[in-house]
Amino acid sequence: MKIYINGNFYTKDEAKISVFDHGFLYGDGVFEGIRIYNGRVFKLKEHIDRLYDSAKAIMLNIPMSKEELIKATLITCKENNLYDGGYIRLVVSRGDGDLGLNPYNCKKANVVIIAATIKLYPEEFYEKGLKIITVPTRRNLPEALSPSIKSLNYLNNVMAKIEAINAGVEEALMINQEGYVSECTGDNIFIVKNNTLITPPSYMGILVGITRNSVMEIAEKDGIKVEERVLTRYDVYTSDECFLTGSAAEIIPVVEIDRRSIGNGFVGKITKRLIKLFREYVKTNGEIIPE
Ligand code: PXG
Repeated sequence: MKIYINGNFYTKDEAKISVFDHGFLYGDGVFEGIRIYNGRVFKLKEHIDRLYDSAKAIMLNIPMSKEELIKATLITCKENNLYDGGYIRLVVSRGDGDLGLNPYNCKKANVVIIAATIKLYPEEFYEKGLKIITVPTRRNLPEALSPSIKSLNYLNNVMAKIEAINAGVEEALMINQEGYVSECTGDNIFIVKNNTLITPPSYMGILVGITRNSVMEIAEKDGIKVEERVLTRYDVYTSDECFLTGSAAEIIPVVEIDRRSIGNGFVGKITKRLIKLFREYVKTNGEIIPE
């Protein structure tokens, strides 16, 4: 494995960042997780845009242009001979500083690109669907730390994930401070009700997922009615179908939430159709990795 750090490649054993890096000390940094399909980095431009937006929001200067980072990402895939089924982790941390919070004492951000693989949930759940629960931990308050920022500070989601796993399920539904449905720990949520596809709007305190936006586009093109709407847990309990989306998760069906079966308790028809269309869509939507 060859890992990119600040313009150079290192082996897995050699790839190291200082313990004085503020990403390590304070979770001060931003990241992206991106899939590789069919010789392309899926929606790379969209991921790069979101990374730079996250960085801007926390006043982190990424020490290279978007074009340079796109090129570095594609080269990292090539160096690792990853052309299909891979997964890229792009990390930009505040950089090496001292033991105080002050980010202005960090000279330069560290840029890391790892091209590897990921399996978020066991394969069987893609066939038979996930069982999930609502957890007590609320999604970050947007006024405190915007969920739109894909920051290295994922404790909010980690807490929720712990609660789900401790309860014997794979994933957690997080509600926001008002009690409305926001998202899961690393995935957006969709329901289907009366043939309409519905997902919470960004102001519910979510990360606006690139997979989410792709699924909305695919569904609309397929003639499925799509709505962004405020959802309560009641809406999820009484939905006909439910699934989660994310770069790591892709599209994964949900068949039970808080011990209520969704629909008839089996993976829904529209969910299956969207999975099929998504698998086609990813083949042609991304930056081509050089041979
Ligand atoms: N919500 C949150 C909180 C996320 O972290 C998504 C939604 C889906 O967004 P995209 O753009 O990926 O469709 C995410 C992304 C992991 C992992 O290791 C999780 C994500 C991305 C990469 C890796 O669990 N979540």
